[in-house]
Formats: sequence, structure tokens, C-alpha cells
Amino acid sequence: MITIKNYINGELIEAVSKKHLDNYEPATGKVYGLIPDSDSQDVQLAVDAAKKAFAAWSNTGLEERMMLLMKVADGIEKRMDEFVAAESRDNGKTLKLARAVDIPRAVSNFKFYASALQHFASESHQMPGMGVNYTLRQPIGVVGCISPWNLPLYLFSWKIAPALATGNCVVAKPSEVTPYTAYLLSEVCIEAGLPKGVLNIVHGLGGKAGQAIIEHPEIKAISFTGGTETGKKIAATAAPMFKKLSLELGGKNPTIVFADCDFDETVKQTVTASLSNQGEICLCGSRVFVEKSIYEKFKEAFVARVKTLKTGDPQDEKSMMGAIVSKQHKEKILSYIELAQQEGGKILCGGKELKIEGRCAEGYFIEPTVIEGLDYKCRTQQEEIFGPVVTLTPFESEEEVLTMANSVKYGLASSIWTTDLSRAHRVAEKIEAGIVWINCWLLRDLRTPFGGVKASGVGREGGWEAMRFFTEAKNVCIKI
Ligand code: TXE
Repeated sequence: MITIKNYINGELIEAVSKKHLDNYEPATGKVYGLIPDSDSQDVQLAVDAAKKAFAAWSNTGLEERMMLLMKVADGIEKRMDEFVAAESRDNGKTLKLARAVDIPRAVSNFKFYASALQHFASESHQMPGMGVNYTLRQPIGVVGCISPWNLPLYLFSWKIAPALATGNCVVAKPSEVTPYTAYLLSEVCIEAGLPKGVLNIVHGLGGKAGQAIIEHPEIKAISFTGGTETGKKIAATAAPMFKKLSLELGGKNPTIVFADCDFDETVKQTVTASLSNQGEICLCGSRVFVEKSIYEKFKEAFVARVKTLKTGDPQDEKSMMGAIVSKQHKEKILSYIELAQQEGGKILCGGKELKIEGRCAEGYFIEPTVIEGLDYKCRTQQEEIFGPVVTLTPFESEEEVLTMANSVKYGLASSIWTTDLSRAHRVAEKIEAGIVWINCWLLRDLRTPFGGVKASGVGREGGWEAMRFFTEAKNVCIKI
């Protein structure tokens, strides 16, 4: 059994209550570890440590701060295989994906913000003959970072890195479903010599440890990534306390395929966009809209390619799809496949739980599933499923596909596939989303604003957006 600990005031310690939660391995369905069942007492210890560390950390020279964050990045890199294995075991994603995406991106997150902090500057405004203004962008103080289970270290570090880079001290909670790599990060931070109390990681349940972070009066800003319903609860607690809030929530993203697309490349890329990480990425294109004139041809090619995706043991290098993150989430996805059939959908491939022999016999696996024939307004096409389930729907005009694409309460990401770029720009302008990819998906420049509109969240992460979120602007005006 792997028992992990909280990281508070530079030390690895148990929850004050000494209580633990089981940590399951999705591929085997078995408990493989224990995590601290933290509560408000542990959050208080973390806040005390962060407060004590803030004065020194916020006055640490930029070069020294940069060096420390770079050492954290290097520390992860040096233990790459261990982090990759831990992420795959904890989340159920394939080793291949954790190695190609999750852990390298966590390293990049720390490196990106380590360098950004040296270039982050503010503006001044001259009033001829009267005065001059300068803007200070000062760290907020103690901030809270809470992240989900689908891209554990990738999203955990995406918040922590800019928060630390801007001189804040952090109380962070990873998902209780995938805490392992956050624990390994604690070890790396200790080895890197990150001063104690600068980063504190408290493990535990959302409604207990998480809620304690949200409602703590001395945690002045909250950066959250997770489900829309949880986002509502967090906003309800934090808003009356006038905390700064960054909410990265759910999605139900449209993939729009026009007849003039680069057909073979589009089939290949849109399958990846729909099913990567078992469809457990809020940026996945779960609703595929195809221009009517190529619908049948596209459907045939898309389904044929999905059928080639081997779903299996995440540790098997041949597996393209791994396990679903939890029993509960597996049941939720299966219930939506059931609902889709009740709503008149036709299963073109997949549609069932997958039983795998050997060590994964008790694991959580679902065949990648493609469904057609659903009305765009039905629940299956409106609600976030967050699994390996994709719907195909034909359209005849730009107006029609934009109406369908924008009909959901979400507005996170989208992709458009066409060789007519003036059409691509026209459609991109009208899609209600924070991110539009044209003839690509998940092509990421960390300088760009990241986030969604409508029920997909509030605020943006990435680049200077994150540095500004984690600082307060103060205007100083001097009379000359
Ligand atoms: O979310 P949950 P999950 C979305 C994705 C999906 C969900 C999956 O679309 O809907 O997140 O992640 C903690 N007070 N995105 O199921 O349950 C909880 O412990 C404080 C969108 O984990 O919301 C966990 O650490 N914290 C995103 C975290 O919140 C609470 C990208 C998320 O848990 C809490 C990735 C509470 N009351 C996933 N309740 C994007 N837009 O980028 C729970 N938590």
C-alpha cells in the first residue's frame, strides 16, 4: 500500500485526524494506496505556514525565484518515469499518454512561469505638466488552487506555477481521486529547496478539505478547475467573501467538419480530439457535426478508425485507450449511453463496458462509442458526459451548424475543419467558445488565454492572464 502525506510547512505529515481515504487503481479496480482525509484543521496549518512564508517569498529576488521554479521543473524531469507510472496508475490513462502529454506539460508549466516572472512588468501613465502614474502588480498573499482528476499534475501545476511565480504562497488540493503525482511533487519541492510554507498541499475530499480552503477568510483568491456544478458551489461560498475567482469548468465541445476539409487528416485528428484520455479532457470534441454531402463517407471512415483504437491495460504500450478514472464515473458514462438509445440514438460502434482478462479483470473500461441519429437538443447532446462517447450529426449550412454548436450551456473549446479559411474565420467569430482550433486540436501555446464562456467558467488562465489573476494592480499617482 502506498500511503501519501500532506505537504505542509515544508514537511510531509499525516492529517491531524490521522484518518485516511482509499486510493483506487482504475485499471484493476483495487485499492492501492491511502491518502490523508484532511479537514479544516489541516487547512489551518497550511494557511499558517503560507502566511509565515509570504513576507520572505514575495520579496525573493526574481532570479532566485526563477531558479527555484526551474529546479522544481528539473526535479520532475529527473524522475520522469516515476511520475509517468504514477499518473497512469492513479488515473487509468495509458503510460503512453502520461509520457507524451501529462508529465512533460507539467514540466513546461513550471519552466514557462519561471521565465515569465522575469519579464512580467506593468505600465506607467504620464500626465504632462501635472504628474505621473505607475502601476504596481503585487502578489495577493495566500491563494488556493484546486484541481481535477483528468489531467492531474498537468492542471495542478498549471495553477501552482503562476501563483508561485508572482510571489504568492499557495494552499493547494489535488483531486482525491488522483493525488499521487501531487505527492511526488511535494518530494521534488523539498529536494529543490523551495522554502517551507511557500507551497502547501492538502489532500482530501472536495466537500471537506476543498470546502475548507474555499471558505478560509485568509485565502484571498481561488483558482479552480473541475465540474460546472462544483464551480457553482465554490462561487456561492467565495463571492460573498469577495475573493478573486478563476473557474475552469466543464465543456460540451463542437467539432465542425466541412465537405472541403482535408479528409484523411480530419478523420484522424477528430478521432483523437474526441477520444484522447478516454474522452476525459474538457477540451474533447464530443459532438461532431459533419456537412451532409460527406456525412456517410465521413461516418464510415470515422467509425472504422475508432474501431482500431485498442482499449486495454494502461501499462500495455499497444493500448490507445486506458481505464475510466473511477467506478462511479464509469457508471455515469454507461448511463448516458443508455440514455442516448432511449433518445433515439443508433450505436455505430462500442456502447458497452469492456471486460479485460488478467490483472485488469476488475478494472473500469468502456469501449469507445460513436452514436448517430440524435436530435441536437436532446440530453445526450446537451449534457457533459466526459467519457469515450461521441455523437455524429449532419448539417447543411453554416447557420444550421452554428445554431446546433451554440445550443449548449457550455462554451469552452471547438474545432473547425475546412480548407476555406475565410469560412473558418467567419465561423470562428460566431462560435460561443473561449478556444477555437482550425484544422488542429490541442495545439497549445502557453502564452495564449485559456478558458471558457457561459457555464464553462469565469476568467482565463495562461500567459499574462494567469500572472494578472494572481496579482493585484495598484495605481500610484505622483504630482510633479
Ligand atoms: O470535478 P469536481 P472532477 C471538468 C470536467 C469535468 C470535471 C472532472 O469537464 O466536469 O471537471 O473533474 C474539488 N469545494 N474539467 O470530477 O468534482 C474536488 O475534490 C472545494 C474542466 O474532479 O468538480 C477536486 O479536487 N473543492 C477543466 C476538484 O474540486 C471541491 C479541465 C474537482 O472536482 C468541492 C478539467 C467543494 N465543494 C476538468 N467539491 C477545464 N475547463 O479546463 C469538489 N471539490
